[in-house]
Amino acid sequence: MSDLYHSIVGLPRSGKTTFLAALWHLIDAGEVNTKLVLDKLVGDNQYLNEIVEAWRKCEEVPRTSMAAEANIAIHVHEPISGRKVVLGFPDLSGESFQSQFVTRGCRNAYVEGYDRPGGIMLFVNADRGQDGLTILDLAPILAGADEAEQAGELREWSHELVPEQVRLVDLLQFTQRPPFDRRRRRLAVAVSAWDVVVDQAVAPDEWLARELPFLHQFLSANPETFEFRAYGVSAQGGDVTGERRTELLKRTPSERIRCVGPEAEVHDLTAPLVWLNGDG
Ligand SMILES: Nc1nc2c(ncn2[C@@H]2O[C@H](COP(=O)(O)OP(=O)(O)O)[C@@H](O)[C@H]2O)c(=O)[nH]1
Ligand SMILES: [Mg+2]
Repeated sequence: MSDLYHSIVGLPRSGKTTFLAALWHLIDAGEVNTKLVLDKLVGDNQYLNEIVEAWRKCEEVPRTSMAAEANIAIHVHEPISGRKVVLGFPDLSGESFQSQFVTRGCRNAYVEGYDRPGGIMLFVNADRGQDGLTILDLAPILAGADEAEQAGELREWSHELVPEQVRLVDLLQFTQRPPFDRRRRRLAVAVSAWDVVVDQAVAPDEWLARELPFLHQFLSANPETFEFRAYGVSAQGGDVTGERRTELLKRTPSERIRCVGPEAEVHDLTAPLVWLNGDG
């Protein structure tokens, strides 16, 4: 049985670093039951300590730079199956994904991660502004603008103008073509900051279909390459920049965490990762 490698990916600000900090605390502290056990942590220890310290104190984790991200990985095993798993964060800052979108190239190490058996965990943030506005949505706004503004110059193309879901579909399409090994993979969409979703009765999969319909449709239409599920993940437990922080600070840290989705126990962030361990 070969070891697995799961690639944990997402655009900048999608919630990866907060997840990493919470996950590390969760499997290290033993405050609640988890389905994965920590073996070792590989990477810049000083940086990892900083993000976990911030997370424990209910502060926002520091922004990741490309230098700090170099080769961070968590090695765990699943006691039930004895399976060894590496959780790799090939682009914690999300910056190389941005450049992949623009330059159409990526690093060898990134490709190699996908050569190994294992799945993908893709982050999207539920705490979002609107993107992908259509001309119909914009018409009432433009009607209020003065004529000079309307006649304004054309803006030069920038990747920031491209809707998030288009960039994510592109990111996934990359993995369907050489030099990537094309095969069926499990993909868990982690909807981070799940605590901001007002209707907590909505299933993460329904949320995805409603908020990111193009991404959802792409995943549904490619069953030969992606077997997907969606999970709602609140790695912080709430907005730590607002009033809730005081209340969150009173809780046992691991009990701030919430995970919603198939076979997920309430505080166990490892549920999507355990599902990725399956053979798919
Ligand atoms: N409300 C809430 N916000 C979160 C949660 N997790 C992350 N965030 C916020 O989402 C933003 C991006 O998170 P970060 O982990 O830095 O994303 P990264 O760029 O993908 O590493 C930050 O402002 C976080 O504080 C959560 O569980 N709840
Ligand atoms: Mg980060």
